[in-house]
Amino acid sequence: MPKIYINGDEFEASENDTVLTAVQKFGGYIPTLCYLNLKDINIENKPSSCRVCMVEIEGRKSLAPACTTPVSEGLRINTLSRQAVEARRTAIQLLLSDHPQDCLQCPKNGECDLQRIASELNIVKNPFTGKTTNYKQDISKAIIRDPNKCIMCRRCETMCNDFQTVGVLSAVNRGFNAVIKPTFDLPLEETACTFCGQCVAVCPTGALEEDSYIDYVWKDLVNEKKHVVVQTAPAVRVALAEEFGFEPGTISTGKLVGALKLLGFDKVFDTNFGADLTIIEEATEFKERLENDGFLPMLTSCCPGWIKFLEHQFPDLIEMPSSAKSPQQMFGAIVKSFYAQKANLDPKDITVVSIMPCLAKKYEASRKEINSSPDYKDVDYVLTTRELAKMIKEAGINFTTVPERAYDNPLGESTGAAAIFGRTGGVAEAALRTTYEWLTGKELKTVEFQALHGYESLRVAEVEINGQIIKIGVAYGLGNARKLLEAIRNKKIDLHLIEIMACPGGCVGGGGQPYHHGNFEVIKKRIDALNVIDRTKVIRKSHENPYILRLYNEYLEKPGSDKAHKLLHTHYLE
Ligand code: HC1
Ligand code: SF4
Repeated sequence: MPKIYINGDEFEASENDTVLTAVQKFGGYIPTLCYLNLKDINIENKPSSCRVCMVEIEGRKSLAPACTTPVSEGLRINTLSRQAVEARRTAIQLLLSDHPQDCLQCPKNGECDLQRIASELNIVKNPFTGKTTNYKQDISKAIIRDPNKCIMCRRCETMCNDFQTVGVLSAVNRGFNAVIKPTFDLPLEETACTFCGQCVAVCPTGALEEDSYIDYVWKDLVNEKKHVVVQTAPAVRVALAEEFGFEPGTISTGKLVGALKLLGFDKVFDTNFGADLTIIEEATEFKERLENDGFLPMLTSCCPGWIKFLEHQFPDLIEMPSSAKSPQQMFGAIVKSFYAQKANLDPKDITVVSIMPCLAKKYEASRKEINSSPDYKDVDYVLTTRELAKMIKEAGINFTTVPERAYDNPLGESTGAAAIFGRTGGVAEAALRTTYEWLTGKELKTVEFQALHGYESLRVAEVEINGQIIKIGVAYGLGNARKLLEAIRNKKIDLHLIEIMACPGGCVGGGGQPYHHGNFEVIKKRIDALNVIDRTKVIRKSHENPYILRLYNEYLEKPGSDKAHKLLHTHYLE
């Protein structure tokens, strides 16, 4: 254990500490910009390119970047040296000299690390001026890329290449012309990008942002001819409150509904209802595949980033995913059919808005084959958790004091099984709760499958049903999905059911959630909160949701019926 000195005080560091990790461990602070350490998912980005974490080391002629300098016995570190602080200020001033000066109108205003550090370092003047870059924005249905705001930190590249193994983003050119671009400089929409949004989740500036639909939603909310219905994804209720200063993992379901009602939505429904419906259709398909020697393993299909990844990277395995649409899309299809009929409304006069933790959901809603009618979209606009927070703030609603309200019905009731959709392992667990009872005809007394709980990114679990061992694979992160799919393709693993989610920890770590700022503990707390919601629900199995039963009785006839297939199932590969 090396003894080191930080600003004169003695500490015992670990062998594998860098100056940065040691200083952080002992409560010190060094600003960082390009550095990203998500050790729970084995992601580390330290190209040492921003030069913002410079420190002085006694006995060395030049300053050292803290993020890549290892500790050693007797190392004397000065984080407060004037020379180091001036070097940090110069690094930021140089970055600002080629950065658009539109902070007040930037979507990242108030959340930008460059802006924060510039303020911390008291930068009010910039001696560096001159030529600036002038790139075109790349606007897709989910993501806006503004290369002018890129500071070459390469965090996005690390997430896309190392975590997702999609490899769409890479650094090109040198010096002043250096920038991160998609393959062959194509628009993102023409690449294999999955719109997972993990590049957006870690971008320190406004170079990567969601494509916002806030203005369209405001327009319909004030249009008296429009009946505007909103649905909220499972993971939103355990993250939204962070935008208003609450602790990560705060459950704010009642306030979320209350705020949506104050914003003027005609009905506030729940994607969790759609999740229960997805389980009914997915479990029906799984049971059928199990009993009739159908194609196994069956893959869950609710994560659109994952589905796009499969289409691009594993087209030979396209028969594997369940044909059941995601909860978001099932919900939209039911609103524009069953609900429209019940409320005596023309589906064209209904606007369905989704609040999602995810950017790929924006892309999913735009897929042509996902809609149940050629005349309208089942889901009109998708807003992220962050966009909803912006709307709440813009409207002047005090989230802290907003009265808690309940979801509207008939599409607002959900079970504990639906709540856990938002965390890794949850969709598989929800499906098993139903499949077990359908296959055995017996009551499942212990509803939690502990092997499907936890934070790890790749797991295999076994469950016995009717004397048969059902093997389940769970993965989050498309790099882990790739490992699982390659093992299947090479017949190295034999599984019955697979759940894959693109984002860290599942949807709770989605690209549209409040920024976690590289802290995986935030994601863990959201996972734990979803488990709390599940445990406090009276009904914890999707097939016991009374409103789902009514929907089948009154409208869909039975699980897997022709009508259910027309509305609730889809196909892949556009
Ligand atoms: Fe998800 Fe899903 S769980 S995909 O992560 O199946 O986005 O939260 O809404 O559709 O229910 C996301 C979350 C979400 C769908 C559900
Ligand atoms: Fe890569 Fe995902 Fe970003 Fe697309 S959205 S560029 S796949 S990290």
